[in-house]
Amino acid sequence: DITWFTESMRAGRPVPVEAQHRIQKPLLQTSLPGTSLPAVSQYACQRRTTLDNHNKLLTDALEVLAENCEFNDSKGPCLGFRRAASVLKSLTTALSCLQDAVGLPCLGDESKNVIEEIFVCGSSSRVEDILADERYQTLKLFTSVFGVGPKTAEKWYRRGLRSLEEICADSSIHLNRMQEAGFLYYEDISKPVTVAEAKAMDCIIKEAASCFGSGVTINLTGGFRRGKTFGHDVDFILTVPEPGKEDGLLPMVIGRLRSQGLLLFSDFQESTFDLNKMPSHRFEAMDHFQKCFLILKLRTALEEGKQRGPTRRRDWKAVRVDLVVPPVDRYAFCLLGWSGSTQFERDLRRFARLERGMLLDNHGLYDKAANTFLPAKTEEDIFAHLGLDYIEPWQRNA
Ligand code: DCT
Ligand code: MG
Repeated sequence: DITWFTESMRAGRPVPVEAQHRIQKPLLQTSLPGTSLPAVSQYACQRRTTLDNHNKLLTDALEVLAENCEFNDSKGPCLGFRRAASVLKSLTTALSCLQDAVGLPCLGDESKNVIEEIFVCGSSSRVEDILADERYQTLKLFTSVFGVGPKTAEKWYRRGLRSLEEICADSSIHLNRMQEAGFLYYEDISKPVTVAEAKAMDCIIKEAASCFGSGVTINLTGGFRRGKTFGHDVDFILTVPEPGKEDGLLPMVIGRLRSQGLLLFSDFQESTFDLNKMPSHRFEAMDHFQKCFLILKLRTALEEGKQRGPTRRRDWKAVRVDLVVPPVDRYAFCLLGWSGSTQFERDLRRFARLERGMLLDNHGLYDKAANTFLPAKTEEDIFAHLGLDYIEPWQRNA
C-alpha cells in the first residue's frame, strides 16, 4: 500500500526488507564484435560523458537538426538526433569516417547520412540549409527570450514578425509578466553566466537564506554542478533538516532579496507536491516542489573602458536564477533531476522504466513490482537501487 509506505518513509519508520528493492546487476557490458573496445550503451546513464567533446563538429550539426525538429513539433525525429549526438559526446576519441561509427547505438539512417556528408564534404548541406532558413533563425531568436517557448515563437512568426524590435513595437501583442522581463533584461540574460558570476550568486543566496536559520543547506546544481564554465542561468537547491519545515523558506529568501534591492523579477510557485499521488512520469512535466524563477541584480565592477555608451553605465548585470526547495527526504531525487543534463535525465528515466520496471522522476523512485517507493538519502542510493554504476555529475554531460 503506497500510502502506508510513504507515511512510513516520512515518519522514518523502517521499511520491511521484502518491500525493498531486489538487488539487480548492471546490464552486461559486452565488447564490440572483433575488437576489445567495450560496447557503448544506448542509455546515457550507462555512459560517462565529460565536457571534453571529441566530435563537436558532428554533435553541433546533429543538435541543429534536433532543434529544427523541435520547432516543427516532430518529437520522434528530434529525440533520434539528440540521442545520436549524445552517444558521440561520450566517445573518448574523434571519429574520422563513418566506418568508425559501426556498432554505435542510436545512430539512425538520417544521422548517419549527416555524419557521412560531413566526413566527405566538410559540412552537411541539410544543416547548412536549416541554418540559413529564415523560419529557423527567427524561431531561434524568439525562443532565446526568457518566457518564450516554441509555440509562442511560432505564433509570432506566423503573424509575419521577424525581429525582437518588431515584437516590442507591436501593440496588439500581449506579453505575459515573464516575457516582459525577458525583453527588458534581454541584453544581459542572453549573455552566458560565468563561473565567477555563479559563485557570486551563491554568496548572495546563502546570505539571503541565512536569516531562515542555520540548518538551511544550499547547493549549486544544473550545468555548473556538471563542471560547465558557462550557463544560461544558475540553479540552486535549498532544503532544511526537517521535512515539512521548508514551507516558508522561499518567500523569506525572495523577501530578503527584494529588500536588498536585488530582485528584478520573481515567479514564485507554491509546492503542489504529494507523494501519495502517483508520479506523472512525463519528463517534460515540471516537478511539484516549491520553486521560483528569478532575475537578480549582480553587482559588477564598473569598468569605464568597457562601457558601450552611456546606457551601459551601470554597475550590475541581470542574471537568471532558479531556486527549488524539496522536503529533505526528497532531496536526493531532486538533486539528481536538477543536475541534468536533460538527455542524461531522460535516459535515467527510460532505463528505470524499461530495464528495471521502475518509475523515476524528481520526486522519487517507484518500484512497480514491489508496489513501493524506494527511499534514498544520496544520489548514490538511487544509482544503487537502479543497479547502475555511479556516474559523477561531471560525467553526466550527455
Ligand atoms: N530539468 C528538469 N526538468 C525539465 C527541464 C530540466 O528536471 N523540464 C533539469 C535538467 C537540467 C536542470 O533541470 C537545469 O535546467 P537548465 O538550467 O535548463 O539546464 P542546465 O543543464 O543547467 O543548462 P544551462 O547551463 O544552460 O543553464
Ligand atoms: Mg542551468
